[in-house]
Amino acid sequence: MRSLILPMLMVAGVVVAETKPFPAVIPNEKPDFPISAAMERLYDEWNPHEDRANELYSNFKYTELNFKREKNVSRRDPTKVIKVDGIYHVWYTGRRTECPPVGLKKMTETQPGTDWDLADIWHATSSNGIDWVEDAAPAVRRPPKPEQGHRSICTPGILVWEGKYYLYFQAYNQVGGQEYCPVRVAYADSPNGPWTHHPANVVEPSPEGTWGNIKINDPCPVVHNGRILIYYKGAPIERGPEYVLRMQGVSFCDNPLGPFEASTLNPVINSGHETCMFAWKDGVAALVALDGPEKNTIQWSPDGENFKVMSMIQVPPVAPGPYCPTTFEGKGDGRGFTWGLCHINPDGGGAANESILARFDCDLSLDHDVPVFKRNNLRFNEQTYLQQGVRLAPNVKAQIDASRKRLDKETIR
Ligand code: AAL
Repeated sequence: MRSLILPMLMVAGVVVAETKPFPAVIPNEKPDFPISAAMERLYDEWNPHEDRANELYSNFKYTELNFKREKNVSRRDPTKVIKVDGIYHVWYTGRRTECPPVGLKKMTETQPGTDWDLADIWHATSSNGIDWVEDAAPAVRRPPKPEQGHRSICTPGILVWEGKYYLYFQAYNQVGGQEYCPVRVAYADSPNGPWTHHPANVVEPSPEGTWGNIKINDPCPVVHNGRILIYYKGAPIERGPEYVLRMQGVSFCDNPLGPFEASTLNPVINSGHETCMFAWKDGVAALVALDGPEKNTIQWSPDGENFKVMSMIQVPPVAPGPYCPTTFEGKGDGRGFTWGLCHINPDGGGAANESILARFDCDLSLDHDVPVFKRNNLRFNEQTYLQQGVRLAPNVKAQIDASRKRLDKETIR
């Protein structure tokens, strides 16, 4: 079709589109002369001015925070940051145990299996978003046995709805990849609590045989079109290359205490690990990191269910909790964010040691322009390439050495 509107030339009796070299000044509109598939994509999928003109593209710069580093004390998976009466608030998974995680096979009543085992939900406040003061005790404690969540409550997500505060969290009776994990909620009239446990599950795993049939993780509430949307990561109990490993879905409700109704389109995000959804213009955006074919992208959806990749990002925050007030306004005018908290596993792993909270700054805001965050070409020093997890491990080197005989062929001369 397109060639019909191209300027035509008659060459040796054949009509061909007129070719032109691509100009130095970037045309704002897609050129009407033949361009390569990559340049078609630049106009159709991206932006002729690349990432610098993409409001949903950003780099992330990190800052250490002043939370006290203590042995066997872990802080991870922060909620979004909210600001109430001039004070910033955040909640997160807090673990204070007698020893580091000992693994799922060796865990006991008092020795954690993973970093998020035997955890409660902690709260910290700040007047500037940089210096944080942690409460002396957890904001929400594990409920007593046999209530769901008595072993560990973790990975909270905050919702502000009609003047009240709701903390959604993972509720484990036993931690482990194939253990049942619904989402529960506690509510309060003030961000300083006191918090009351709602006595029922609010988001349940999906039915047997479907993609999220054993655990619902990382609940992430967003208000959209006057409704509450809870996004989450789901996984099936079945494991193996033929099964879904983890994807992200959404459930809807008009009442923060549920019952939430799962989208019939779930999963709505095919990639990612921890969730990070936020109001953007009249739709919902998602920062998708770590896993899946669309890892390390920012996506957007007009309806909260049908997402499109908007940018590809580098070194995204892990488990980000942005300060993004318009996410709870539900006015169809999401403005994005410029900072938030995330977690870092100092050992580079995910579950074996205590995690720390850190701050990230970025430019994913419609109200702010800091060109450094729109840059490409991030480069890293030698320690980055040669650190554990990135440098070639001895066992992989052994595998490579073993196949060398078969693969090492003479270059054709
Ligand atoms: C996190 C989250 C969920 C997982 C574990 C604790 O970062 O994805 O919360 O269950 O790791």
